[in-house]
Amino acid sequence: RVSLEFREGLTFDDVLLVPKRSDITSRIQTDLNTRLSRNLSLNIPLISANMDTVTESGMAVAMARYGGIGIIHRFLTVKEQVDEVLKVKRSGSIMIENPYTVGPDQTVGSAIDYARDRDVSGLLVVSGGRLIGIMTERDTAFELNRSSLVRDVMTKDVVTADPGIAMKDAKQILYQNRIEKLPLVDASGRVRGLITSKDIRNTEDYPHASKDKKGRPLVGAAVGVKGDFMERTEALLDAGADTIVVDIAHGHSENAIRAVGHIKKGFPDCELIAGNVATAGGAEDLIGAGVDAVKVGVGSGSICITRVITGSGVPQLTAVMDCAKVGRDHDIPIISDGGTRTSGDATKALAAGASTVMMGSILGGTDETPGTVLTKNGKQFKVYRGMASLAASLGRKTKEGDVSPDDDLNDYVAEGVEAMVSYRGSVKDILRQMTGGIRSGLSYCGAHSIRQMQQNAEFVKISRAGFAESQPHDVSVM
Ligand code: RVP
Repeated sequence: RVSLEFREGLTFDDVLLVPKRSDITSRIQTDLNTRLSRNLSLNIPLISANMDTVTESGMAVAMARYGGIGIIHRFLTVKEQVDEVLKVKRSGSIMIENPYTVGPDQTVGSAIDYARDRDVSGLLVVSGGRLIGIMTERDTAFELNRSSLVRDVMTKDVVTADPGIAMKDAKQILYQNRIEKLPLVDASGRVRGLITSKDIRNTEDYPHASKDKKGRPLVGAAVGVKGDFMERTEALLDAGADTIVVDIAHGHSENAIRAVGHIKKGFPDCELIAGNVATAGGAEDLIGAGVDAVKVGVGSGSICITRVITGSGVPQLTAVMDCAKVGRDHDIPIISDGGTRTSGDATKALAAGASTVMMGSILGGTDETPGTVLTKNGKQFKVYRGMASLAASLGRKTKEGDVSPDDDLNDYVAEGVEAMVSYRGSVKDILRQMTGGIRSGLSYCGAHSIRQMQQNAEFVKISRAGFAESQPHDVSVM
């Protein structure tokens, strides 16, 4: 029977947070630490969306550097996605455990390609399991003959150190020898690791980075609920992914619940996030299946037309509130995903009970997203598209096999659009604005931390007139 009772569904623009007495004298005093999932913490409550125009390794590295996390999208082959995870993990390691190596008889051309594919500037040359040289950009800068052999261009006198070396001693050796890379070699000549000055600089330059137990940047990766999702999960976990995100538009479905159960059974230690849901029942069922965080948002995304096409969805603030109540009962964090346009929206989502906020369009126009900057009518843009858009589905069909090349694309019902967002420079400046705004938002709520805001927050529902008053009004904005 159809229920004819209507509940009220509200979103960010329907409410404001009521200002409270505050003893915060500088917003820097506020603490943005939060939980991403049952066992993972972040230094800022921001996540980059698992979308093919938002998060590959470039975005994930940046998000981790500034204290958040990026989720590598799943519309790649397993190998491609694993490589993206590895790039993130290697980007900020204090010590690289398994540095990339080449053999002395490989051609310089193949070694350069190998290094370029992995975004590294140098390779250790190993023969019979032992280090015999190092090949860096300096060795190949003027080497135009790609067919010559690595052994003929490599630097043979390599400065090395013992695997147990202290970081300050490693820094000293790098400085004294004016070198960039210090291979760690054991008594029998085997490579046990690599310390680079770039990685040392990175750890010093980004003191608030979110890191795993080995000091490497945190990164997550998305999987689907069909096809290769188990094999993909295993490969991503092996590569060091800190969390797996089961990603499906309608997460309150048997498919999603089954996939969560399989993954938790196969990989009990996997920190597992799943979504998207928009109701208490959805959150309850995913938590019952074993997830460590629930991703909330159906139809709220800027590029999403699910509500238009299917008539389904729940306004984001209500969805977050309903799911957060269940999350609190089970001590499972909630991620608000979709519809965040400003730091004010993010603050409202956090106050409503989300522990973190996932963002797509806000980050879509930055240098760190995949894709190039386009110019149209003198303005610069980047492409940002829904993962359920026609263009994205074409991109994924040969990779995931969930749309067969023989399928009639006229049957494909898109629930997302292709769009453009203004080019916005580096993600660093966006995150600075977002975190600054959230910190001020905490201060207006008289809260020192996100948790405290969640306990103190009071929303007031506003009218159209109240909303209009909240925007710049009766002036010409310059
Ligand atoms: P937004 O930040 O408002 O741009 O929303 C991003 C979110 O939108 C994603 O994290 C995802 O949940 C959702 N999305 C992505 N693709 C689509 C779609 O094609 N409908 N929706």
